[in-house]
Amino acid sequence: MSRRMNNILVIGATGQIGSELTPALREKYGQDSVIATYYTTKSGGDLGEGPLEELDIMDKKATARIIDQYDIDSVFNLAAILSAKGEENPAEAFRVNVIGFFQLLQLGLKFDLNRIIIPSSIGVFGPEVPSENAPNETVLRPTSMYGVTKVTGELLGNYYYNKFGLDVRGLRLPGIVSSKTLPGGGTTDYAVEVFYEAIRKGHYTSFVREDTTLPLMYMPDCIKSLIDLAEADLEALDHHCDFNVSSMSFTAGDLARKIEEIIPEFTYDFQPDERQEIADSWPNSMDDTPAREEWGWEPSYDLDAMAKDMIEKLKVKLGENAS
Ligand code: NAD
Ligand code: AKB
Repeated sequence: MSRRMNNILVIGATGQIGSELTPALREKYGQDSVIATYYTTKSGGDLGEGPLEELDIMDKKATARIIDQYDIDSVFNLAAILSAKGEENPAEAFRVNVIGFFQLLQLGLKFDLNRIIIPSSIGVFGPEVPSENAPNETVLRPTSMYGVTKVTGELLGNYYYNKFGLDVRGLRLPGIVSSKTLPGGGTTDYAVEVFYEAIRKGHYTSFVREDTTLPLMYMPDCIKSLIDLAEADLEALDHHCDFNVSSMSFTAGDLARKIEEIIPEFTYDFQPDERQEIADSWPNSMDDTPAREEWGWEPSYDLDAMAKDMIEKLKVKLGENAS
């Protein structure tokens, strides 16, 4: 049986995913049971009422103090340097994504935590993997530093589960599309930027080619996947830190044309930059059979539903600039 999640720490709570996961957890578990932490910037949207602390995941003593002070038993670790920023500063990506996580695993043992949840990414895959329906079990030879750190994170998490019984869980998220907080420097950022620019300026120049196909997912499904995996019965899990989770796949051109259907005056073009190489090293789609079988994963949104909802929400958010 899984041990209960009572007092939950969210590290990196003001990022793209944390800014929506934190309020969802607070709604479900109670506002004072979810302790949000931010790093350098407090902004990132409304996290809901509840404790908020500043935390650098590299500061092991400070992390231990917060775990102790709030009697934390479960941690969602969202602190990370994403793929594009990781290529600009590989040492920082290694520090935060690998050393920061490793220290957290050590604290997990020290404080006998019930659960640590950490997202992995499609970034774990490299060019040798089958592009369509990349299997859950396959060769993992990523060509980006981000991918190297994410594979390492999966291996470390699985090692701590197998060796010490620490309940660490993680899933390979596709690129996440959302309207609340802008993404923090990844390769799939084009799939968010295109919506903002369509509404703000009526034009978007994509930094990936028109035929670039990647696995993507709308934020409500992302939040559902993280909470469902965290709450799954431990005995039902054969995998722990490396579940593929799929939702939808489409080209950058398909996405632009879908937005054009809703905003007919929208125009777009494509000028690939260095992020194209990372996008080309990732598969078009993933097979997520283990997630479906072991904890009942099922996404709700397709491209039509996501595009409609994104545009409605961003028109409200961006106010008078929206057409
Ligand atoms: P993000 O860049 O929006 O947020 C990451 C957060 O980490 C930021 O709030 C940043 O302040 C924080 N951070 C950076 N250095 C830190 C440090 N030293 N100490 C504490 N916090 C620090 O990223 P996100 O999109 O919210 O990603 C969250 C997790 O999900 C990451 O593990 C990422 O790899 C994974 N993921 C994201 C996506 C996506 O498309 N958003 C896709 C796949 C996987
Ligand atoms: C990135 O592009 O780096 C992230 C991811 C897919 O992990 N959005």
